[in-house]
Amino acid sequence: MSIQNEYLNRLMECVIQRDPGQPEFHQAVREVLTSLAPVANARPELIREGVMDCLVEPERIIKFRVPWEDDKGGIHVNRGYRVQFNSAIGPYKGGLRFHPSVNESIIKFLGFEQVFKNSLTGLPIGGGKGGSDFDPKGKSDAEVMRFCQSFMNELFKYIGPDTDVPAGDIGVGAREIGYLFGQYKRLRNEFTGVLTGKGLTYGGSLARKEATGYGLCYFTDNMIRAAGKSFEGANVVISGSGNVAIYACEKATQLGGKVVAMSDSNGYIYDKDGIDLDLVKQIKEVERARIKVYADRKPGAEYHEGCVNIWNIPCGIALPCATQNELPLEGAKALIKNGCFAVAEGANMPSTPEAMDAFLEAGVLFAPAKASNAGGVAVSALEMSQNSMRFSWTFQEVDDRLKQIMTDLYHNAAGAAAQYGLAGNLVAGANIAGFLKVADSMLAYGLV
Ligand code: NDP
Ligand code: 2IT
Repeated sequence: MSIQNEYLNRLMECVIQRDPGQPEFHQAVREVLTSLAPVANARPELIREGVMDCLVEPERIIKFRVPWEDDKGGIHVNRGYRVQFNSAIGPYKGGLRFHPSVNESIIKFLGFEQVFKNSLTGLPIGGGKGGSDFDPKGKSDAEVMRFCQSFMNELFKYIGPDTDVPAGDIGVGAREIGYLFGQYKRLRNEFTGVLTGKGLTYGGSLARKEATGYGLCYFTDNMIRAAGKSFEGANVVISGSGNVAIYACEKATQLGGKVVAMSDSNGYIYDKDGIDLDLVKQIKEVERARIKVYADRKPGAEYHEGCVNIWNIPCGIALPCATQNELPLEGAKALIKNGCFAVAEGANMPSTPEAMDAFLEAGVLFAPAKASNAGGVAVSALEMSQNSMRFSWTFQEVDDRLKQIMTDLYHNAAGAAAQYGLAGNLVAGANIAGFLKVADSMLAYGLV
């Protein structure tokens, strides 16, 4: 579908021409500009004052060399990135991804999405993202430590608790955040909330580990209840078996759903009796092993090579929680055919544009990532607040705030969609609601 505003159509062409090799970034920008066409039509000053042009160009991109030594004395050089996309409503905030697929296009798409997501939380955080093409898989703790220290030796120049606050993402969990924070503290000789997702002994927030997965289920619960449905008795399929997937599984089960499948990049497990999450945590969080091991240990469970066929499993609710474009049109068709009534994105941009259109056309309740996975960064912002206060809230206090934030976010996105004549379309609603706060702040500053 073309963008229903001539200026935004031309802007999209400029974005493509300026960086032709960045398909993931183009995909994210196209989706947002398509949603924003009615807003731009109603408010021409947004175009006249340059807000739309500035929106699609990061404020700053930092790209650097990361040399490190393996356990055998071999030298490796990876590439590090930090894209500081937009600081209109607060310090840049967003995760770091360590995965061999990382490149500028992927970090820019993630940073762009983060701008709107962070705005939707209602908290004062701008958008950024970073990472490296380093692969932590199969590396020893000492190798990961040396990599993280080298990464921070450069990154520390550009971040700070009031400037830019990174966190985790794919391949960056508590272990990596510990090494990164330790090195920042050593280099700056200061103890501040410069990273979130920290360990609980050194300034981390209770419920941050659980926040993205729990928040995803709180958002989904709001969305499906508004349509008279619930998790109770529904079969749930969750792709991935990392941080987001594990805690989505925990909360979906607590809400009465039965999670029957999870995956990693090699394949998926199907357990008709319901996933044994303690076993998944043991395999993934403790042993750092492959999901395949689950089927060896759990009687009755099956393992299938290849992760994309997970969408052929009949379910009422699907929660893609692995990576971008992991849910293609064929997967969407299979889900629709098998009676899936809700899809909520835990990963960033997991549905391809064709899959997303298919869900919307079929009337499947669809929660877009920047709304439904915002719980992680929301609790990161709560971690920043606690660090600033030098105080910490209980698990219950943080979880209650998270629940309220996800409920407000759902109503905000649903309301914005309805206001622009697109009731029920949370893709448009989330893009519009996230955009307006950022845009009005940019307008207030003038051209800067
Ligand atoms: P983890 O590294 O903890 O887990 C990632 C999971 O996704 C693993 O099961 C991994 O499998 C799988 N995966 C990664 N890349 C691919 C791929 N190319 N193809 C298939 N499967 C893949 O990361 P998170 O759980 O933190 O992140 C998952 C998603 O959620 C990402 O899109 C991230 O951006 C998003 N997200 C994360 C938040 C957070 O707070 N952590 C917040 C909001 C969004 P394998 O082990 O085989 O690589
Ligand atoms: O995509 C995301 O929102 C994250 N990876 C979490 C970012 C954060 O700053 O907590």
